[in-house]
Amino acid sequence: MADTIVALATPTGRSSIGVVRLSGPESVAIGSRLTGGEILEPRRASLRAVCDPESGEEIDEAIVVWFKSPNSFTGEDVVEIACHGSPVVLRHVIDFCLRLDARLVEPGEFSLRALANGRMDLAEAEAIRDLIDAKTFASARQAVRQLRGEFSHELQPIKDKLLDVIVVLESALEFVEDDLPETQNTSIQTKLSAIRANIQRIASTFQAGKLIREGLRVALVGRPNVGKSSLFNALLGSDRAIVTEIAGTTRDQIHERLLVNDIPISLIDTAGMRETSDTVESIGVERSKRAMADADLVLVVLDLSEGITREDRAVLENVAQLEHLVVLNKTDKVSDEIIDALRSEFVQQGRSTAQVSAKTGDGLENLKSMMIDPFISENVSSNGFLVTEARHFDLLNRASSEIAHSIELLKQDRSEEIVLVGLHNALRFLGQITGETTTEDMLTRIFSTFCIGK
Ligand SMILES: Nc1nc2c(ncn2[C@@H]2O[C@H](COP(=O)(O)OP(=O)(O)OP(=O)(O)O)[C@@H](O)[C@H]2O)c(=O)[nH]1
Ligand SMILES: [Mg+2]
Repeated sequence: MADTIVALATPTGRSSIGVVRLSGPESVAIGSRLTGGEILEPRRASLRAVCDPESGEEIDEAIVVWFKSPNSFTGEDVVEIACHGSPVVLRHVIDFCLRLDARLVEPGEFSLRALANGRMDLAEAEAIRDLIDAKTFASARQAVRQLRGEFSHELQPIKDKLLDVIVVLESALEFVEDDLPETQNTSIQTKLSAIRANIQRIASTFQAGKLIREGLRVALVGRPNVGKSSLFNALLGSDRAIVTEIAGTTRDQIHERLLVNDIPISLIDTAGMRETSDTVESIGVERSKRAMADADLVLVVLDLSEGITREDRAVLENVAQLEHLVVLNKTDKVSDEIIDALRSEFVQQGRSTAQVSAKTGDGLENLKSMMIDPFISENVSSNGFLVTEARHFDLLNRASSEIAHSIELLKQDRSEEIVLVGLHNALRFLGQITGETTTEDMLTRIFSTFCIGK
């Protein structure tokens, strides 16, 4: 039998209330013992004194609720004790539970039990984690849709159709002496192509899903003194980075988050790139190069008042193969003619440019929308369901390529047995999304990313 687990379900620290949650066969006995001995009534909130089970000393007053199995989050008996949010009291209450033979939970263990007891599937459990971790409303909205089972519903008809094909092939294997008749072979190919197209359609929403959930990494690079840190501060709207007229001010990377149209952006200010013999600075320059390579988008900052220098050209060369945007800074210092001349030079090279003044704030809004524009597809703005997990995306792709392989084998008139291998694999991959065909190891790995007490 499962043991009884206990955790603090609310954050640690002072708060108005703090909830201790028990789940498992002994939770009612433990909850009752802690709160005066009288057995709890299911689904009824009762105000009770919380007492030390040994000395009987009263340590708090709490609202206690018993969610009777199977109608609880985990499917087991769950008892929630809503104490006052004093860290000292809460620690004691958990301690008492441990003395009464409950065990502290592992991360995600409540959800794991819910999964084991059929209260939700794996994609739904992951959605709870994503909802809690969501940093924007858009990503919370996607998580709720997944939690409501939308993903599982989208997948079910696909799995059913795949299973239909598998059944036809399996029975051909059993009963037909010769190869599949030509017409049947073609119709199976058509069915499989439709299934595959459906899987790919769902997988194609991942770029948008990832954007909403994880956002973009944007790195500001350029030679020293062009105004990277000034621009960093201006975009954030706060004086986060040090700005001086001395070249080589920024020595190390600084990361900050900002939201542009509800898309989270991790903005990185870097050390100005130049040849240098200074040890600290040269480490900084190395790091800038790494930040550049890791970024989804690189903003190459130039100083309009100094034109394009040899160092600028070196930076521009470095980013040629990366997604980048040329930012012409310090518009307040030069005439429109100079700006236009430089702009057209870059346009000829096929590079996108934005012009700003970090000092006056001119052009900042335009720059912000230029930052996200290349990444926004129709999927982001449509109301459709989006795949947000890399794990799901990977499994969809694997299923799709297994099916593609099977279609190829059918075209070559290979035996059903061989065709079936890929189709069974595909079904297994799709099953791993919702957790029907997930191994113990995989579950442990997935649930270790959950927070304690969920
Ligand atoms: N007039 C004007 N001055 C600016 C503008 N942006 C930055 N500056 C000035 O340019 C100088 C360098 O700015 P920083 O933001 O420190 O430049 P940086 O690129 O971060 O330099 P390093 O950290 O040394 O690589 C400072 O004196 C800023 O005040 C601008 O738009 N207009
Ligand atoms: Mg700087």
